[in-house]
Amino acid sequence: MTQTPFTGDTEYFPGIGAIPYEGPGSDNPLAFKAYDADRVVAGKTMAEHLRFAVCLWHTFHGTGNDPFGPGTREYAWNAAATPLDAARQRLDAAFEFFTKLGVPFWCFHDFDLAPEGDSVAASEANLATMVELAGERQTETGVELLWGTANLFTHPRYMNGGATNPDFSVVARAGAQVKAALDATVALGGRNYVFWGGREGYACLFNTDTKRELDHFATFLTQARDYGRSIGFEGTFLIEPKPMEPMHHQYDFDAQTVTGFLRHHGLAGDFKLNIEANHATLSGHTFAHDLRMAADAGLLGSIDANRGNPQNGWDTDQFPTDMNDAVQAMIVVLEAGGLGAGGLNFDAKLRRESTDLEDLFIAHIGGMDAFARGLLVADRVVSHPRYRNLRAERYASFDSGDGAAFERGELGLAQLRDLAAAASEPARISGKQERVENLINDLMFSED
Ligand code: XUL
Ligand code: CO
Repeated sequence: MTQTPFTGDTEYFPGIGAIPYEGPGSDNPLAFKAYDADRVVAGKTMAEHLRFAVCLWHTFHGTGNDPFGPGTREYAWNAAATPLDAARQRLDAAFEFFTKLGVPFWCFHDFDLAPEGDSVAASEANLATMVELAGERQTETGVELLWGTANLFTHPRYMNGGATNPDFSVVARAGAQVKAALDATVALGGRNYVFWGGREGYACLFNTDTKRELDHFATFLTQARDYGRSIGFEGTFLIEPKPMEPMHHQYDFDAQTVTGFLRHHGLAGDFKLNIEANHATLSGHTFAHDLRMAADAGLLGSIDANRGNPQNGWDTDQFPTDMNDAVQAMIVVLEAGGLGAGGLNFDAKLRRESTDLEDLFIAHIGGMDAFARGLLVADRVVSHPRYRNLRAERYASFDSGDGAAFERGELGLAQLRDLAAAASEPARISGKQERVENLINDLMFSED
């Protein structure tokens, strides 16, 4: 999986070449210590397990602005004479970055890739221009599209929502954007198409017809599914749950909420979930919890990798460097049989104080190494007999006899009553939580 770095008319990251794998002993900040793309773990290469993607929005538009101040970084591509020139230069910088970093995939929103025009038709034309160029860059480099999406949250017209807006004319506008973004995703061979409901929710319960909005949302998603299939999209539609921010309440609250919604509306055959770490923690869960809920439902589609800040309550989108998170996530992913057509997209932004050009590389290298280490540890955990047996043994009473009959739905409450009445008080069987937690820690520091 060694790519030849792409350079357009300008080299945007001079002095930085293809990021090598140097292994655990290396002190080079611009080298991988753990991510060795071709290394085989549990029957697949690291590259095949992890399917890393870099996003266009935070990585190439993010200049470090926050609600209290402007950006702190100046990127050469943003200084171009026109928005379309800037888009072209940004795309070249992005493909230089993807190929130097050695990631197989990228992701975009429509208006990260092309500037929004002053009419629907003008926006469609800008997007078509940029899709053509992106197609050329994909062919030249071999980098592929993990997913595309439409930005239905930045423009003021979407202040009350996109697909769930109380004003039909805004819903129609959202439809126009999703149509164009689906066209773009199909043209670029995207594996998935994402819906993140940024403003699909409400700020005030008492001016909102939540039932009507949720019905509109299902109708909108159904129409998007039908249009996508009609133009030959064979990939997976993904919903990215998030409980809040920017809205007070977002409808796609967490993995279990979205699973129920998709099943209720008959969409679970075409849609899966894109689980983002910091969204899971905002909803009061762990990253691993939401991954597990998605996997249990057969709906684990893809991952937006990042982390929050445990000391505050918002979506800080930090690069994922927490080893416990990475190990736990990869345990769930391995137990689920992998990410399929999904991948691990870094929906993460540099800190405002990180102002060197190389910091973009250092951040992504750290995230890739964290998940590579997570994969190695997770493989040791899930293949360890004590780990496998511990959970299986807790449920052994359902493997045969009355427990198995209960699982088959053959025992009614009256029969449960008679069995309980005839039996003595159940013995207390230890949950062995500390034993399994200690085992994971032990395996985190044992040799590969
Ligand atoms: C916002 C977020 C988005 C989605 C795509 O919290 O995660 O970037 O991933 O719209
Ligand atoms: Co995201």
